[in-house]
Amino acid sequence: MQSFLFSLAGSSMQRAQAPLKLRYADQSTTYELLVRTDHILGVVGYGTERPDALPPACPFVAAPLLPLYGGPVFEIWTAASPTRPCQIGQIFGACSGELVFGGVQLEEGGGAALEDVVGKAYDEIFNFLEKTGFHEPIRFWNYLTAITEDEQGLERYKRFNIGRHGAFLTRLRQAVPPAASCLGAHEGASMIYFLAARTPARAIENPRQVSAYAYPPVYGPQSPSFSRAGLHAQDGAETLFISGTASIVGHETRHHGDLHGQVAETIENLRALVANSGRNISLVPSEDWALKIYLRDPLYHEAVETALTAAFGAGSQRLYLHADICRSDLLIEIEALQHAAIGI
Ligand code: 3EB
Repeated sequence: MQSFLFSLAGSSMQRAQAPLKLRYADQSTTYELLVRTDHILGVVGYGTERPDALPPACPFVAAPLLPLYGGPVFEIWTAASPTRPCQIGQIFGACSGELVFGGVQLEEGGGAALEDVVGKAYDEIFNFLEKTGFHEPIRFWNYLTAITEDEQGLERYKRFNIGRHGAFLTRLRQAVPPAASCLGAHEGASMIYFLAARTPARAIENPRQVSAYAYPPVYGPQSPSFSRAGLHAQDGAETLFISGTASIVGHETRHHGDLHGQVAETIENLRALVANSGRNISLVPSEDWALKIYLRDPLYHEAVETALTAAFGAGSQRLYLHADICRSDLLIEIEALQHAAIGI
C-alpha cells in the first residue's frame, strides 16, 4: 500500500491535478493523515474509532464494516484545494471549493420503522447540501446493520429503499439518482456518507443490466434508487464513480453458490460500465483504480484478489471488507473509482 502512495505522488506530476483523491491507508501510513490535513474532505474508518492524530476539524465517520485481514483501514478523501469544516444539524462534513463530504449515523433504536429513520437521515443530508450550496449529490454509501433481516414483516433493505426513495422524490434535483453502494454490517451503527458537488455527475447505466430503479417489484415494493455509475468532470479531470456492482444480469442473480462465476460476471459488469462511460477507453489495468470489495465470506479473498489483479493490475488500490450483500444469493460486490484526464 505504501509503495502505491509513492508511485501515485510521482505519476500525478505528469497530468492535471485530480480534483479529488481517494486513498486506502493502513495504520502504518497514518502519517499520511497529517501531512496535508488542510486538504482532507473526510476520513472513513473501518475497524477503528477516530484516530487521535486526526485534527478535530477533519470529518471522521466510523463505518460498521471490518477489513478482511489486518488492522484498521482508513479511507481518506482529499481535495485539490484547501478544505474547511461545515456542520449543519447532525451532519459534520468538510468542503473544498468544488466538493463536499459528509456523514450521518442513523438514529435507530427509538422504535421508529427503518424507512422513517432513513427518510429523516436523507432529509438531513439534503438540508446540509442546500445550506452548503453543494446541491448535487454524486455518490452515496449506505451501511446498514442486519440488512437482510426481517423487521415487522418486511426486510430491512426493502424498508431502506422505501425511505430513500421518499426523500429523493421530494428533494433530489437530478432526473436519475446518483451512484451508490448499500451493504450490510455485522455490528455498530448504521450510517450513510456522501460526496456532493455544485454540478451533478453524468449518470451511466449498464446495458447488461436493468437499471436498478426499474427493477420489477419481486425485489421489493420500491426499487433501489441508484445509477450504475456516474462520471463527474471538474477542472480538466474526471472521476468515474462505479456503484456497488455484483453478479446480476438483467435483474437476476447469476451463478448461485459459484464464487468464481460471480467474480467473473461482476468484472464483466465493471467492464461494460467503463465501455459505456462514453470515454474512448476500455478497462486498462492502472494505478488510477481504487476498488472496494465486499465479501460475504473472508475465505473468498485469495480467489478474488487473483481475478482483480489480472483485470485492474497490481497497482490498483484494493480494500477488502467483510459485509453482507443486500441479496442473500450474492457472494461479492465491488465498487470502483477511477481518475482520468479529460479527453482520453
Ligand atoms: C444490485 O445491483 C446490487 O441499494 O444503493 C448495489 C449498489 C446494490 C447499490 C443500493 C444496491 C445498491 O442491485 C445491490
